[in-house]
Amino acid sequence: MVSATRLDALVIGAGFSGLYQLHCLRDRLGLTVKVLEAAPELGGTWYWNRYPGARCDSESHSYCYFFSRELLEEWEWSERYPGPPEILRYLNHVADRFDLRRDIRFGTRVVAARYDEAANRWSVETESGERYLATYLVAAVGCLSAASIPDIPGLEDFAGRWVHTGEWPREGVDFRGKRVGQIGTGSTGIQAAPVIAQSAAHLTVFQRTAQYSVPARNQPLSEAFRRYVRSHHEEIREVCRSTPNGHPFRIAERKVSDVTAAEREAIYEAAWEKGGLQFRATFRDLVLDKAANDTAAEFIKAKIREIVRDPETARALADIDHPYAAKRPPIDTDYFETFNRDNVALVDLRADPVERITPSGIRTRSREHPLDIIVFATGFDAMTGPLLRLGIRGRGGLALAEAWRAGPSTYLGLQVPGFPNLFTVTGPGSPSVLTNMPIAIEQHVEWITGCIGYMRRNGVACCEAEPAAAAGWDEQVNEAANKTVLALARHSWYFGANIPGKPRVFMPYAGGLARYRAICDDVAARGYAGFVMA
Ligand code: NA7
Repeated sequence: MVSATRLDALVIGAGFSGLYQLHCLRDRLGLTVKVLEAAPELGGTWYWNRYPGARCDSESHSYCYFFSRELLEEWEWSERYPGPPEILRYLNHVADRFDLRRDIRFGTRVVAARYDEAANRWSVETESGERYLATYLVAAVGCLSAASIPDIPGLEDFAGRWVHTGEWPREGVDFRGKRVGQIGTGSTGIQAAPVIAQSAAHLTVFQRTAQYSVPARNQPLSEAFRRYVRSHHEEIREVCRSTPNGHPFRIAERKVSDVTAAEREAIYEAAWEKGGLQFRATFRDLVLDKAANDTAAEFIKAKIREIVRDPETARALADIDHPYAAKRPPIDTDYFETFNRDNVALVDLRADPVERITPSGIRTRSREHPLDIIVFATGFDAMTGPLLRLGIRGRGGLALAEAWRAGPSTYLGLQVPGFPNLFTVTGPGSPSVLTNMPIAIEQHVEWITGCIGYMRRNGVACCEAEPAAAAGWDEQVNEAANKTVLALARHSWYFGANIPGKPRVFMPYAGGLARYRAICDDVAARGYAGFVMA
């Protein structure tokens, strides 16, 4: 038997969540902590998602930690939306600055985590057979880290190369002179296609569901804007913390019906020109009221028809079957314009579905599409996938997969009944993917740190969500979704619909980050109401 490493806390994942969680537990609470990370370097989602065109769609001045004034003062972003290299530089800077690396083990994949009831601790095993024993286990594995490759018959016979955007090779992929097929037109596909098209001989985009997209209008940050950021960290942080999505802009107070049609079009036009997710913030009822939403949807569809020259391609791109922002709303750089290039074609899979992959390409019902490279921009087994892959077993050996057979059930997205002292950062049931992630992450990490600190001060050995509290919270998650148009797109990955057999449960909390923070703070203030503190 290999001897086990004993710790107070074990954190899984070295992205935004894991790095900050390590800092909080080790340097603020004085615990012995290690982070296990499957990748050879830190960065989490940004380590894996290095596909062409990859870029954050939160604005850089808000896509960062706010917990340290010094850190805010010494770091400066270069562009409106940072790409993976700059975000990785930032995270490496954070790791160096807080001396985090010495407690991170890279290239270490967790394959099992079992709760030992008698000892009240977690026993964690890695792929290479190492064992760790820890009182607290924090899953900081991200929401979009389990890549999903659809089960299309024939992939194993494909003679060319295939890659998934979420597991992009570090050395990159050379598209020059190649015929490329890209499956998927979510945020990732919409970012990747324009860049792939620039170097590939030919790009065929296979679209199952057409998507809205608004220009990102990425650009280098001006000196004036950098100055503004330098002198307004507090205000920027407060705006992020007080808005539903954690972004550095407020949602307009007006409703669509408060303005005339001409005023509304002018507002949309200005937001289109400004670019980015602020488009969604133009009216407060856009995600709450279908009729209001229709006006934004129509505006974007008209833009698509105006941009794309080929009428049939324009029709397929604008044939969108869900309300605007009901699926994760992408922002882009020349996505629709890309379909005006001679070397780019769109295949509408609704009209012409994929039959199989052949050795030389993809065969749809109408014809064969010869390809050298297939890019799967097909997304992730979101939110639950990364947690279920850890092989977690709680009380009585209950597997998390079993506990969640009918869909994820959590208390506040932070804990699962039957899994004591296991905390999930941005877990299902928390605002997570509906927000600017670092803001949600800081809130979760700080709450978890507060909870563990409370346990230690009060001699509490074991913290576990009550089943009734979790059931009540699941209901609130459902109710929050049902108040928005997000509930109308039942084929979105928010519902798990992209993974065959996955239960259709709306996973993130759509009630807004500010409200959620207040609920979490209130639970803590009431002595962690809804948690059994034994
Ligand atoms: P998404 O948003 O899940 O998009 C995946 C895309 O792949 C989407 O267009 C899917 O169509 C398509 N897809 C998935 N499976 C298939 C099959 N079998 N055949 C054809 N097309 C398929 O993932 P992204 O990586 O773009 O974005 C994830 C998040 O990363 C994003 O929200 C940002 O937060 C960052 P569908 O819509 O399911 O019909």
